[in-house]
Amino acid sequence: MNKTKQSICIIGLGYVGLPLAVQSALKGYTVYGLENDMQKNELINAGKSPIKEAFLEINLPKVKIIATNDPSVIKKSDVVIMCVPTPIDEMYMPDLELVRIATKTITENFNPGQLVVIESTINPGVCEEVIEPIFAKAGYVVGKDYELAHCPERIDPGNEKWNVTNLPRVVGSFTESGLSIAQKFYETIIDAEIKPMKSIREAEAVKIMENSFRDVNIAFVNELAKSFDRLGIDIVDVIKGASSKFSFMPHWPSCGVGGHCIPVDPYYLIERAKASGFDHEFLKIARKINNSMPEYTVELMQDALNKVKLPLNGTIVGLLGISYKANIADLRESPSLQIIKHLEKHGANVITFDPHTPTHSTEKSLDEILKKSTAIIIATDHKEFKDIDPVIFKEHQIQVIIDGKNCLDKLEIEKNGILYKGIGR
Ligand code: SAJ
Repeated sequence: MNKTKQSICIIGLGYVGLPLAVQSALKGYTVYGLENDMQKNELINAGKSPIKEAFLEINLPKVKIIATNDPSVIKKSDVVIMCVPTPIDEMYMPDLELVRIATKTITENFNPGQLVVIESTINPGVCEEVIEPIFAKAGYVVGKDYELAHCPERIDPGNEKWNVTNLPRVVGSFTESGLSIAQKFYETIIDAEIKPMKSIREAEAVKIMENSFRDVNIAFVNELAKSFDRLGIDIVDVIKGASSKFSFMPHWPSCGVGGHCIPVDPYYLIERAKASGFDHEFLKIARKINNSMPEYTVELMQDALNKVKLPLNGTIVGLLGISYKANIADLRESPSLQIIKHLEKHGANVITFDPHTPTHSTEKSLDEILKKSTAIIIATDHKEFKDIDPVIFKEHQIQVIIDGKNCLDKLEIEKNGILYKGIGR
């Protein structure tokens, strides 16, 4: 990394941009954060993290990040990194609008010789077909006036072992010089391998591949779970058995696949490949299976209530967990939101509690939701729920438990006279 390149502007201070900004500042860079949410900027400028995450809460107070909504900070920066959301819309179509806006903003505040990096997850082709043309239209030539690289973000919210400081990365660029500068830059920030890719397209394909790989493997066990429910086989036991084989990679069935990565990224490849005449049948089937799990969970609840002669319609169902995964506060694409919709469609009276997202909970405590509920669904395997003594459920006269994360002790719950049904067990 050229020693004169000392200032960085990170566009988007969310789950990806903020940890990167903190880590860059810890490594001695001058860091500007370009963020539209002024509330978030005020917190960050006061050294407070808007995101509940250990790495941020510990390190943000130690560094100086200039968080602002003034795009002129781009001009002051030697490196500009786009960490903006790349969501899908309600028709599962990729939405690159924020990438286009960020790119245009960079061209309007251009600093010749800049290294421009996009970390947001994008499909192969976006750098060449969307981003570079915006620079070209503004009269800037890649490899001459600026360098453009893609270093896909790797963040696992709530993971204490792997975080922005030590997760290996891949990087791709349009030019050899761009690749070398980007690789050297990331090597000054991240204490892990920064793997150069053959071209920017391969770099764009890596994140999509790794997350589609996870999605199809989860879909595999979700389909098996549905089959084993009919066959009376405990899938968790089978997965543990199969895991005794060296090449088996365990994945776990659940009430659904949420988050900003896994249920979203495959659609970026599906749609771009379709535009080139290829139909990703396998990826689409996996998405269909995983998207069916919230409704399947509600069907299990309906069947279980029938067994205790209760209709779903009118029954108070307590939903434990709204976050998309354990021990974090993040609702993006959370299966819980779909489960609520399906329960209400069947006339159930739904109440919710999540200790990590109190603002989205109808009930203030675990005790309160258990007191009011006839039946419950565990939708997120938060530690608070896994530690519940089954006797507590009995004391609150819970009649049915659907364990959407297979995280409770089935036998102990059944011993307390409660009808238990997991996903595939
Ligand atoms: N899930 C299952 N079964 C599984 C694993 C996950 O149903 O076996 C569900 C989770 O409950 C959640 C969703 O899938 O709703 C996504 O879970 P996740 O563990 O994949 O967590 P994410 O979405 O935060 O993904 C992150 C990403 N990590 C990085 O970018 C470094 C993703 O690329 C990783 O593959 C993933 O963590 C991981 O492997 O932990």
